[in-house]
Amino acid sequence: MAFSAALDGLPLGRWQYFPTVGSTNDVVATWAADGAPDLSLAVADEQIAGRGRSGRTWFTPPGSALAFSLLLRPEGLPQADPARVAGLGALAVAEALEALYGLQPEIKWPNDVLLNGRKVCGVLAEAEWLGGELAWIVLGIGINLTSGAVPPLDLLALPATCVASEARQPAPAPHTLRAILERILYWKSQLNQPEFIAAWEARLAYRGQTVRVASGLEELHGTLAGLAEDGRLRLVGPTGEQRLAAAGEIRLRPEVDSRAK
Ligand code: BT5
Repeated sequence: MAFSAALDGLPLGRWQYFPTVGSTNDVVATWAADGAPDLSLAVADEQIAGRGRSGRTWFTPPGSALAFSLLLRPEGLPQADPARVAGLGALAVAEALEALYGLQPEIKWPNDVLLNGRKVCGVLAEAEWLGGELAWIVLGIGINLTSGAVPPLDLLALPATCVASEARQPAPAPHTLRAILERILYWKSQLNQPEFIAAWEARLAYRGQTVRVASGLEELHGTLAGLAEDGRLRLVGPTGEQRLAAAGEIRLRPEVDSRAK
């Protein structure tokens, strides 16, 4: 099977390919509770209960997308922070799509990857806490490879696209998966380093633009300046004051787009 060859030599724990599954994040969380090793991986062609943040739906129709989840145990992370791990996923996808397909992906902080301003990938990092300690993080990534994966616009908050349309070439799932995993493995040990924050920051969408960031009832407005040292989003307000937004349940929008996610 093509995935076995593509994953050859990577230091994965348990791994399994599913033609159809509910959600790969749920599969890996179940494995984690059963003691699966660090870097266990579930890959699916189709998800029938794919999830975004806050219970939103992530569409993964068959034969057109890549959906996978990777188990990250805190022992293997220098900084066990789910927000940073979401950034790790987005950065790895952005770098892989650039290297493989010559694209210029941008990261819509904290967890989306955009191509030409359209969403091509969503990242969902879910943490499990046991007795106040982080037990594990499941890093879930969904990418639209061909146009069949792109949901109709009326179901979306942001326009979406797929790798093959943007790259004007085929985007094979196994090949794409391997490149992303290699970048995750590269950056994973540097999550607490300024180089990681700088690489994440360099790819931010809407830099220099006026944006609003909504979190619960709170809304921040300002020019998107970059990231703080700890990975929070840095906005500069009208009188030059700095405002920091922490990832969590958050919506980031350029001011021109007033639709809610
Ligand atoms: C995300 O949430 O973008 C995170 C998506 C994570 C999916 C992966 S796939 C593997 C693993 N298993 C899972 O069950 N999940 C993870 P959020 O930022 O909340 O965005 C969700 C929104 O994206 C939806 O409300 C739609 O508007 C939009 N959306 C859904 N499917 C999409 C698609 N295929 N392409 C582009 N946009 C989509």
